[in-house]
Amino acid sequence: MEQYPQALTIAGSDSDGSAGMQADLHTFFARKVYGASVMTACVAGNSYGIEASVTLPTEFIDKEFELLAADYQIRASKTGMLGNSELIRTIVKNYKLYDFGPLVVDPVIMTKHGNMLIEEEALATLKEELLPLAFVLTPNFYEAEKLTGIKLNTAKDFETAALILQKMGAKNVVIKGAHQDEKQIEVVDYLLLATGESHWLKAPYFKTERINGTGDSLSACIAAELAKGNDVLTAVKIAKEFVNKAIATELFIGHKFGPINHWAGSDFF
Ligand code: PXL
Repeated sequence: MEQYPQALTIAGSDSDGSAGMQADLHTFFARKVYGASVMTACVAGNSYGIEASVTLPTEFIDKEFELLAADYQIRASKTGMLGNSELIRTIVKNYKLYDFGPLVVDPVIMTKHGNMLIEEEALATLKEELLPLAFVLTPNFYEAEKLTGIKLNTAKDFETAALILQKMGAKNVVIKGAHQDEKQIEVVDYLLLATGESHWLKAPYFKTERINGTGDSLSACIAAELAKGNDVLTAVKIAKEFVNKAIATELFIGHKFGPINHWAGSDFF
C-alpha cells in the first residue's frame, strides 16, 4: 500500500470551506489520504446560507476525469452535490469508463439551511442510474425517506428502508439517524452490509450549531478508509468516530452553522 493512498471527491465547491468538496478534502487530509477532486458545481455561501450556485459544463467534467485517469491511482471515490440529471449522467458515464475504486454515494439533497442541492426531477436519475454504482450509500434520515418513499419512525422502518435501497442496487447502506432535540443523548445510525449483516451504531449527541459538512465528512472519511484497504464496517466505524470528534471539539469560524473541526479527528489510528 502506498504511503498516502489517493482518493477522489466528485462534488460541489462550497465557498466558505465548511461543506462540499472542501469538507471532503479537509477530511482526506486529516485521515492521511491524498485528495483529488472532480468539481461538478460551485455554491456561493457562508455560515448563514447559500445565495447562488452554478454547475460546470459536462465537457469540462469529462476532462477532469480523463486527466486524473491518465495519471493518478485513485483507490476509492465519493460523490457529493450532483445538481441535475445531466451532471449525474456525466458522472455515471465517466465512473464506468475508468477504475476509480469503490464508490461512496452521499445522496445530497438539501443543505442544513434548507437549500436544495439537486433538482427534484433528478431524484429519479439518481435512483436509477447512480445508486446501482454505490458500494456504500450514506443517506441521512430525510434523504432515505425521499429515496424510498417511506416514513422512518421506528427501528423497523430503518431496516425496511435500507433493504429497499439495497434492492435499488446499493451494496452497503448507512442510514444516519435524526438529530431531534436537546433531550437526545445519542445519535443512532443503521448500517446494512452487502452480506445481510446489520449494525446499529451509536454515538453521544453533542448540541452545537457548528455542524455544516457533517454528512460530507462522514462519506469522505468512509472513502478515505476504503482507499487504505479497510473493510466497510471498519471504515464506517472510523468515519463515525472521526465526525463525532470533529463535532464535539468546536471550531469557532463563521457566526451561524459553522464548520466542524477536522483537526480533532486526525490523530487516531
Ligand atoms: O453539506 C451539503 C453540501 C454539499 N455540497 C455543497 C454544499 C453543501 C452544503 O452547504 O455547499 C457544495
